[in-house]
Amino acid sequence: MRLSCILLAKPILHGYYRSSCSWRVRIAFALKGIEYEQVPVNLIKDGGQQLSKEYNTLNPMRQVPAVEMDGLILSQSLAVIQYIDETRPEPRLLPLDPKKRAQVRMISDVIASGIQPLQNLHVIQKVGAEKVQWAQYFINRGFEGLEPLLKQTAGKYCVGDEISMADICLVPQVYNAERFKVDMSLYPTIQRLNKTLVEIEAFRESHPSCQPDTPDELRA
Ligand SMILES: N[C@@H](CCC(=O)N[C@@H](CS)C(=O)NCC(=O)O)C(=O)O
Ligand SMILES: *[C@@H]1O[C@H](CO)[C@@H](O)[C@H](O)[C@H]1NC(C)=O
Repeated sequence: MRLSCILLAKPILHGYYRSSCSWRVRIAFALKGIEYEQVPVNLIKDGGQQLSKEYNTLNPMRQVPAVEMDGLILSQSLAVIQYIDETRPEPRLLPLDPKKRAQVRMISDVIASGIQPLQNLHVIQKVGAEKVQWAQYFINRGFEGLEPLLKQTAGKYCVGDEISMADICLVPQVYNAERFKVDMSLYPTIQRLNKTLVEIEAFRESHPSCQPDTPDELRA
């Protein structure tokens, strides 16, 4: 009885409409066709709701996203995505072929470890007045590495012709780059992939412009 309740309950995503890491998880749920509930955590309001005592029990790292599913509380978007993929295998977000799988993880790690953390809200708040230049610098530095990697791995999508975790990481990072006014014309492969991916329904419905907590003036 208890177990079936846990398994039937919808996952709950604690996130923020324009957090790129929350968007990653929203794309994964959408690609898998999994219904979930969203509980907004406003990163700006009240000095940052991610810093509250209550939120701390969900993610002691004080960042979004945090996900409650299958009786688990999980944070770290890539761990969440891989858990979803391992428990709900269709459509696959990590290729079966170990070489392609490694490439998907490589691209994902470039973004999730090598770019996003350096331009995250808390980091740029600490940087102070130079925050925009700081974020631009590290996004450019990352994209300069990512562009040639993608040139080698990409087919229709980041790795070959199957949508994967790498695509889930790429699109929200491009959105961040545009917020910081990075000149995207330097990265034609990234641009081309973004253009193809944003047409896909799972990427559209999970976009920051149409979430429950999106402010009216930013709604599309
Ligand atoms: N590695 C973490 C990163 C999480 C993260 O950086 N979250 C950002 C939003 S994308 C955040 O909560 N920032 C709030 C803050 O820095 O105070 C993940 O992939 O989930
Ligand atoms: C990525 O796609 C979105 C949606 O079409 C678009 O608004 C944005 O300008 C694109 N970014 C780049 C760098 O092409």
